[in-house]
Amino acid sequence: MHSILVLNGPNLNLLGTRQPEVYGHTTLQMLEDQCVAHGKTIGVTVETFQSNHEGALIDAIHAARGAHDGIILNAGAYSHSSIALMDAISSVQLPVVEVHMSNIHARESFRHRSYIAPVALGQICGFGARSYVLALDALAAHLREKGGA
Ligand code: DHK
Repeated sequence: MHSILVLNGPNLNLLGTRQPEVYGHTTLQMLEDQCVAHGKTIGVTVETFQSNHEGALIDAIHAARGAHDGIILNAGAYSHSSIALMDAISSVQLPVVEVHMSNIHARESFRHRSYIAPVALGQICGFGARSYVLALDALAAHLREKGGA
């Protein structure tokens, strides 16, 4: 069975109370539970991790090598600034699907640029908590097509 790490970055621990008009009312715990439950329905193992710290996210990406088959990453605001996260993804050669709750392309111009996108398999944004479910479906299908496990 394939294993997928769902990795959330800064401020996403505040989901549910943080700008609900932008990010909705789903808490991080609910979101993570939804990812684990959806993983069961599509036959993949899902593990979750959240950190507000860039280095901890980089460590989690490094540790995913050999432990997981792919990563779903919402790097929060680091998506728009972190060359270090981009390099971490390039270094581990695991398929990464970039997700965002909000449609970053419909928001401020500084959110239009993602350093994750060029090294990601693809990007899903704008569907709230459903972005993660869609990303799980896409990554699981990719892993199945690629073969292995
Ligand atoms: C979450 C954040 O924290 C922002 O910094 C991004 C993203 C958008 C989201 O929509 O999930 O710009």
